[in-house]
Amino acid sequence: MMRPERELAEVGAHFQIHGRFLRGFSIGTGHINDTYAADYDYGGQTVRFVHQTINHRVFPEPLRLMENVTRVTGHMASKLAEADDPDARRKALTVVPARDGNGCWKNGDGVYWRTYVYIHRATTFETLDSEERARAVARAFGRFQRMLTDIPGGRLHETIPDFHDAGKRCDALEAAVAASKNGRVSEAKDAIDFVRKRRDVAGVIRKLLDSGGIPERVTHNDTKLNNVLIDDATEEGICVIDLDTVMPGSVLYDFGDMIRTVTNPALEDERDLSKVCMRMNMFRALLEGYWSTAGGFLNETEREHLAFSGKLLALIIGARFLTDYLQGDTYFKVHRRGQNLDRARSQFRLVKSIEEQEEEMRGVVDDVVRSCEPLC
Ligand code: ADP
Ligand code: GN1
Ligand code: MG
Repeated sequence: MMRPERELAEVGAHFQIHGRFLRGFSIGTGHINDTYAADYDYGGQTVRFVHQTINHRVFPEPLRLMENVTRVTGHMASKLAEADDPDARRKALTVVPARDGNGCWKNGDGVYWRTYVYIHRATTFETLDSEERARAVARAFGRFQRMLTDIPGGRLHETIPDFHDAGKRCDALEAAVAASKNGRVSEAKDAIDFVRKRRDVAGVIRKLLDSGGIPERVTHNDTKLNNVLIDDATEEGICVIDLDTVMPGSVLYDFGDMIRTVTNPALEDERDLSKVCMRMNMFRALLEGYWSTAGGFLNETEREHLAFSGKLLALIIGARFLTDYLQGDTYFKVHRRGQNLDRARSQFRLVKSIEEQEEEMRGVVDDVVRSCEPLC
């Protein structure tokens, strides 16, 4: 949503920003929040910040959410400072507190806003062709998880409970089918059947978490490609962003979402399904990158499910798009009618492509694990 500049200026005035508002404009292509960049004059020097809404419908407790974000970014900042990293201010998001000291500010219409320091000279991508960038993205998310293995202060809040619980996502889909009165069920029959045939896949990671086969860790839970900023000069994954869903989870959800968004050359809502596939070279690159920064702490069961995770995440996200379609597009932003159904169908084509190559993907995991030494 585009907001008038005066509204952004008013937002800025409620945060600990001490410059004069110059201009603001919309950035970002996320499905949930509205994101803006705004420039401020600090005595002749222009400083840029990010003002972002927190979607209150999706995140019922913005203050608790910001407690998580503040803890996570604070922990990362102290680790980077300990290591004397000269680029520390670009390697972790910096929260700019509201004037009252809170992590966010609520305006008169009930809209929650937060502010971050803007990270310059870095770009987010919707799709990738470069193996080197795929490695960089996976290294960045692996590093992010590793830095959070020792975050103090107890369990983080669950900002959206059961976020990646595929069984519950399937149940929600069935409930949406049963409740749908808008004629969309018959249109989406192929997609609904696709999920129904894969119910057995849904419980795998949940069961492993429940049995202790894989540990609960602090994970990002929304590791899609455009949630990592890539440094324009070095092409390294400089900063992991979009921390709303950082909470207890499984690393497999994170690796799965990397597979979903990096190995597929097509956009998430691609209608020409012949363009959708899982590219093995990009999968290998992802694994090499991820293994180098996360291999040192993963357990054997996590390792054994790395290839599987992409299929699960594409299925979960596809089922969520489909559910939203049936419910009349109330969760994910849409820019045209049928977009959520297109998104679901393209995710399911990706699931199929992964199913066809899963055996080979497992071989690639074994190969990379055997031949690459984790950095630590
Ligand atoms: P959403 O939840 O809508 O996906 P994000 O937090 O991912 O929102 O932000 C949307 C986009 O805004 C990102 O893809 C990125 O391009 C840009 N962005 C967000 N935060 C920053 C930042 N601190 N510095 C630079 N760009 C940013
Ligand atoms: C949403 O906010 P954004 O666009 O990064 C969604 C993710 C989905 C993703 C699909 C809080 O992420 O779970 O995987 O869209 N975020 C939330 O593109 O639901
Ligand atoms: Mg995002």
